Amino acid sequence: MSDLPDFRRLWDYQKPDETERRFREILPQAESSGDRNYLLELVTVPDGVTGAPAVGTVWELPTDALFTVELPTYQTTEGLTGYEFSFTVTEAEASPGDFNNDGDVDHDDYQTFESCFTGPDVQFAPGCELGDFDGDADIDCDDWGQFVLAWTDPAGPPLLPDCPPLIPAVSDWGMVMLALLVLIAGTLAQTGSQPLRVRV
Ligand SMILES: [Ca+2]
Ligand SMILES: [Ca+2]
Ligand SMILES: [Ca+2]
Repeated sequence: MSDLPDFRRLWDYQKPDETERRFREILPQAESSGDRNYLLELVTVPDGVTGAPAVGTVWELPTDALFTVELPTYQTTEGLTGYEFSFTVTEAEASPGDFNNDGDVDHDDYQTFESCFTGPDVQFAPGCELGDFDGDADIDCDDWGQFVLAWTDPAGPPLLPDCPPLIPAVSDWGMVMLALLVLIAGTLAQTGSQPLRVRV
């Protein structure tokens, strides 16, 4: 059974007629082999369909890809109706920060961002386009700020050594409370450093 050829390798999508001829050549061998699974896969491409991959063919596709299967009809020279198999894959448009186009912005993307980092006003290398958030042809700390905002991993992004740590956004009420705390701290510090003098 192991002597049977891998007929999936015999597919030539540009030459369906030649592919069919190759399949027919190995058909007697498949029939006499006793390998029913092999035989079934070999012969179950429907009549009249040309260019179709063998049953059991597996494609590795990106999870966010759009794909289209087309079966346009055509008339054969014998006047029969046939179908030509056509399969196209369109990858989803990549979004800024998602260098590996897998729908998230995480540590894999961080590594690329770090290697693409140029600093201000230095042209980034080819392939680093998704790191230039502000579109000024460099990848610097301005872009890093946007990259952090685009981050999707719940654990949060690591620091980027070239850029100062980003201060988290504080709400208006948070700012008021912060101002009050600074005032109180300042008052206490003043009181503590300049003890009151009392004359009697
Ligand atoms: Ca990603
Ligand atoms: Ca810049
Ligand atoms: Ca930039």
